[in-house]
Amino acid sequence: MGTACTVCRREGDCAGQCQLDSFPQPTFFQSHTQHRLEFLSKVKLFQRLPEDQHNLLASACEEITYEDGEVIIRQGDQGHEFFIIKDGEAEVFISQKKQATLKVGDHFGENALLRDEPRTATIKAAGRLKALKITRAQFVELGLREKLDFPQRKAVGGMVHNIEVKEPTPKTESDRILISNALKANENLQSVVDLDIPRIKAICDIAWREDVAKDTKLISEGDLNADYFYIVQSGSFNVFMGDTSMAEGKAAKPVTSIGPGGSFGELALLYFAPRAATVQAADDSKVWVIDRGNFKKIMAKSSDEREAEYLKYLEKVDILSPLKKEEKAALAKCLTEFTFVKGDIIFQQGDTGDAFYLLVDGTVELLKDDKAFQRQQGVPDKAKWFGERALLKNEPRAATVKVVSTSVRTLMVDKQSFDMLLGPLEELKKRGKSGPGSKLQDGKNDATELDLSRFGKIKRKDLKVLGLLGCGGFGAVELVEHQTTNETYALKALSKGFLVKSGMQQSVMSEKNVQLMCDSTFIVKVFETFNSDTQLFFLLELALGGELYATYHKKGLFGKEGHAKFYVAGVVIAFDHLHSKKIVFRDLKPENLLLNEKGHIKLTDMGLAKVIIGKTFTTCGTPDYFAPELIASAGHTLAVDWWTLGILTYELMCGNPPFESDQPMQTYQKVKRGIDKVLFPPKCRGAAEDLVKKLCRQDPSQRLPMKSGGITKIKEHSWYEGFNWEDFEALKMETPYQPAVKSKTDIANFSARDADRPPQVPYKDDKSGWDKGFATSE
Ligand code: ISQ
Repeated sequence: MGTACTVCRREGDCAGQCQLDSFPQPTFFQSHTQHRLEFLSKVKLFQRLPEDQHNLLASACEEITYEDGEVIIRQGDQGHEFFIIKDGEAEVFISQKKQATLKVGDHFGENALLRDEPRTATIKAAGRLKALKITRAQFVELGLREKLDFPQRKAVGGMVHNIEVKEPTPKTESDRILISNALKANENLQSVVDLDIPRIKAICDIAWREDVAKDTKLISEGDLNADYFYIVQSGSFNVFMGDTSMAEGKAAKPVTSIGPGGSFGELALLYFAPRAATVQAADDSKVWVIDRGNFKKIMAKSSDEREAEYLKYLEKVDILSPLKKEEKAALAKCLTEFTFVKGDIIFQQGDTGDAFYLLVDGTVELLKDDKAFQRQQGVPDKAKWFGERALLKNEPRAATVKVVSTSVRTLMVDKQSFDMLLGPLEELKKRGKSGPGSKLQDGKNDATELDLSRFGKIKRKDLKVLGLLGCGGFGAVELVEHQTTNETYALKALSKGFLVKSGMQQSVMSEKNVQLMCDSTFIVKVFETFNSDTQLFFLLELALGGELYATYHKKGLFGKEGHAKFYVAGVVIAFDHLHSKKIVFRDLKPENLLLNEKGHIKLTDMGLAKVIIGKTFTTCGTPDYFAPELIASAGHTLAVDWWTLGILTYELMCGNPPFESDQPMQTYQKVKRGIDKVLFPPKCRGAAEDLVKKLCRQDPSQRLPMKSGGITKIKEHSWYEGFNWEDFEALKMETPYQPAVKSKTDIANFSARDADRPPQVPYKDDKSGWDKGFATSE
């Protein structure tokens, strides 16, 4: 049975005549529209339209009747229309195989209103069917696409809090078998991290047992206390998702049940994020518990073992003899692995020497004026080295080093990292092995000295708030005017209560340091930082053209190659600047790119950025943009940023990131399978596909700019053929999209509402002084 219009009672038949202007009776007209509105309000995409646009949407929908067997959309065709079933049923076929039946209220083709995308299924009417249809052209023409709100994808993992860890419970052999079998059977976990036998054994060692009484909710959907993974020893658990009936006291339907040997909560092992489901004990049960902190230590352990091996190699390098034992150990931690293939030039005679290499595996040839004069072979227990003078001075290389074996594995440290970590080698030489301390002991190795002389000029009391630019859980970003100069800025406020509650004190101090270190045309500049009783503030450069994410959706820019090249180029220069200071950004996505009034791109939000020498271990970022090594939790380097650049390029060209899935674990499984398994649509083939694949290499050291030449490798890539990088960097290139900005106070390109402001989190100063040194001005 179909659904009748609530007023005329005809089964949908009224709608064909109800073009709004031609319907005289106001009550009929209103209720009929109401009927359509009810239908349309169920559609996720339309829930993002402001309420005052819903009538317009309802009126634009056309009613179409399909006869039995008629094809509504065909798999593989480009989609331009959205449908919602008003009466009757439809069948879904993928590659001629029936997959599902759609009923009244079901809808399909949402994405077609936003972008070109081939239909993923064929949908046919099963009997007579009536549907409401709207085309992308109408949707755009009526200005509805422009009015859509595009919620930002949230970053995860930036928060730190104390996790309660219990003493491991003594285990019998059968307990150990149950735990290790459960770990092996957890497909999510197995497919994203490398759980080898030593790691499984280590996890068994740290697990503790807990009794769970029947009806206890071990985890609750949305819960922020999400730090443990559970293995069921006995009893059973029901899993509920998105079900409100439990809260309403009705009997809820579990989506699944988990019995002995089963496990749940694995996402919590990777990073801190709210729980996605509720899990309740169906019987009195026993579980084994594993916490994230210990799990991460176990995953990093192979790194510890590798570092011990690296240390042995370093012991043999004469030039490093002035280093104390702990300095060599610290140096071993920041060595990065690089693999080269036959014919690769590791460095060229005459190049400025800026890195030292250990040759762990393979053979290289040394050439002077193109004539080979020596060969060196490294084997894992007898590593050789070359380029060591680069640690003393940035002198031109005296010889070329060329790979002559099938592949060569090296460990590398560059002079800048060495100096940041231990101080200049010349000074260590003068000091000698037994001399007093070093940079390492001062603990100042990650805080670059900042020149603060340009700060302190703008006072917070002289700023007048003119409007709201954005909101997040942390606080708001407001447009402010400096009363004495009339200059306008963005003032980002962070609630101290929120920061403390989420354990982000250290990360906000690091965000401040990183912001103050940056000085690039392609990064939002910081002008001052302020500290009040309850909030911290960043006074930032204003970019009134809007967020790239919203702009791409509203203006339909996905797939436009000229636009993508321009914005990706801005990120290349921004990353080059950050990496030259050893800052890893870790949260690239179109949401963190802003346009200024002319349409130039600016990278923003240093919330996850960090100075790193060598490797770092915290899994954080936005799941769609996670690099494989970040998921594997075995340490990551600056190379994660180049992976994210590949993802951004794909997203700007295709409209969605390449590994997008409904659940983060599915995304991580796809990431682990790699970019070569991703289907590139026609608009992202050729040079664009090649660049994305060269940025998204599984081996971080193989990503294009990680190789000798750095970002020149991107600049010279065929996708950028004819692109004038000099003009681009000097802002002389015409911007591909000119945002409408009427004045330096025009915030029309931002759609934040006061209702989105987060509630204040109370703050009481604990006198620990965590925020000391935050402010550059008062
Ligand atoms: C600069 N201009 C506009 C909006 C902003 C939001 C966040 C950070 C900086 C900004």
